[in-house]
Amino acid sequence: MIFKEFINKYLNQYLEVVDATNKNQCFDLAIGYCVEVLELPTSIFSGLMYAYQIYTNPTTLEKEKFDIIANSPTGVPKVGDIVIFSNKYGSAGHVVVATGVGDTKTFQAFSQNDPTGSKCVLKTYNYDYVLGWLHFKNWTEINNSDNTMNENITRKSSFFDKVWQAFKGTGSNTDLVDEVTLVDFIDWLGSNINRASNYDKVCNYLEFTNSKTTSFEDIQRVIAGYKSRITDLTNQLNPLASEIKNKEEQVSRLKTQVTEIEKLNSELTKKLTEALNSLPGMQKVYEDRITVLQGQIDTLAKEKGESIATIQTLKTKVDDLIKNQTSVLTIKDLILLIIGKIKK
Ligand SMILES: [Ca+2]
Repeated sequence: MIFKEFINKYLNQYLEVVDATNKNQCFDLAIGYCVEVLELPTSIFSGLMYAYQIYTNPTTLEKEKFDIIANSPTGVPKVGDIVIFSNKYGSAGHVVVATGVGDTKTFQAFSQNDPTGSKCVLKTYNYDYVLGWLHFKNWTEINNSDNTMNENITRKSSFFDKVWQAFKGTGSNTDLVDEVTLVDFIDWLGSNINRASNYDKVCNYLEFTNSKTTSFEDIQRVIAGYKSRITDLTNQLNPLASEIKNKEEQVSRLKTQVTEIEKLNSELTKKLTEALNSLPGMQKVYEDRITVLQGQIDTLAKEKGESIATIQTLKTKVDDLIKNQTSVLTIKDLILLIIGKIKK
């Protein structure tokens, strides 16, 4: 594969090739690059213990395949060159693969385990502690047409510069970015992506079809419309609320009246029930009284009947006496007798 593909394959990944007791070292990246891009055997740096020894103790095969170029004030590693740092850059030194981006002050390289534990990243270095670099003798034959990688990296770097300067200001130098500021930068980016995402959601919710062309004033207008509508509705609501209050008061009054009527009704029912309950007693009283009166009437009627019979008898006797003129009673005596009977 060409170098560009190698970078794409391992960017932000770990790369482990030799010596599993030391995983994901800068040495692993250098050998992986030699094997996968330069098509060299894994033994290319065989016998070397530390990264700096690639420069200080080159293997036979290494010397056969590479030009070994010393660092110099004017030297800039070309794309695909393997750059070696001394044991002052960490006790083992360091090894990276240059991308060809850079100048006499800094250069960009594909690097693993710097700082310790890091994955494969593109990183900009200065030349402090750089011993020199290996240039693959057959480079032009295998990667002759690969100018696109440089262009690609340059383009990405340019994008990064723009984004970084949006974060730090236009005067800031992206070559000086270190890991600490990069973490801040990633947080800042994350925060902005989050805000942008929320902005998209707001635009979508307010039914703007394109959040990119939606301005703050557009959103302001929509919300102002809603506010105005709320005011209108509130104004309509106030008289209704007042009317409801009046109705409630009316209902309350009616309820009081109903309660009073129910109370009255209840009392009347009670009295009526009492009256009904006492009725049989009253009837008895009247019946008894009627019985007594009837008795008196019967007695009177009987006496009257007897009186009539007596009168009749006396009349007959009077007639007989008148007829026979043998009566010892005077008329006056008879009349007094009759009146006395009737009075009884
Ligand atoms: Ca290893």
